[in-house]
Amino acid sequence: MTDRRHFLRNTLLALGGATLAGCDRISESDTGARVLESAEAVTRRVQRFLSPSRALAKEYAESDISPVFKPNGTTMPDTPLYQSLLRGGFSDYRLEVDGLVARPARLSLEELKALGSRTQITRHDCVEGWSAIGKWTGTPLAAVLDHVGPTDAARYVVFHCFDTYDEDTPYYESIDLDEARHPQTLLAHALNSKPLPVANGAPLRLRVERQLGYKHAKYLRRIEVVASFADIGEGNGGYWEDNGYEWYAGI
Ligand SMILES: Nc1nc2c(c(=O)[nH]1)N[C@H]1C(S)=C(S)[C@@H](COP(=O)(O)O)O[C@H]1N2
Ligand SMILES: [Mo]
Repeated sequence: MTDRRHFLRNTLLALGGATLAGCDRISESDTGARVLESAEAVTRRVQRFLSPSRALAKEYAESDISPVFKPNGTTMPDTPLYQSLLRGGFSDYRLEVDGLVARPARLSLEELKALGSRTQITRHDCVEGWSAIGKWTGTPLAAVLDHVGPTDAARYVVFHCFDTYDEDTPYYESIDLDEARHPQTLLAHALNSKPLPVANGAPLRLRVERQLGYKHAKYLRRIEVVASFADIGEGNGGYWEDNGYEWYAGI
């Protein structure tokens, strides 16, 4: 099944790529962009069809855990707000949860932990070509969503982070509600049974195990439930998506 899925996915991506390569001269034009967009939309639908939305990412044994979980991207947010929370040991940290929800909330780490817990050993794959296996403990995002009650119009969950790129562009990410409610989608506060290190996203980071590394937003500040992410950042659903990466980064 996995092979077939990868075959189809790669074939579709290759078709999209071939079409684009054939359109080199017009690659700056709307037509090129539309071809790529539709190829990605098809890939997404095929992926959904072939991998039921509940399918679990592979989980590993304690003995598989990488001795070092390589930190990547931001490893120390330098904003004054983050620095002051860090100095206080995150005792003043509150995760804001708002947008299209019945009961907006500001949750301390203790309140979050009280909503539920799951531990999983999974492999993280970064597009830069490295992987690491780690043991994550966190609150299932589904439990947080049940706590705040998304409205009927809700479709995506957007993760706003403390860190910025190029001075003042905030890192952010988004996933759809299916992915958000997947049992392995966690707001993780521990790595390998210790509080999450700053380099890996303290005090709280997303784990969304069926997608690539850049989807796993670190340094979570605010979770916003929306109907569309068109008005957030440059409108593509994430910092790296705004810089050309795919929104659906299925592994
Ligand atoms: N806020 C924030 N989240 C982020 C990043 C970042 O720079 N800032 N980098 C992403 C990328 S590309 C990867 S591979 C993982 C790295 O997680 P790690 O530092 O725990 O290895 O975090 C992702 N989430
Ligand atoms: Mo990455």
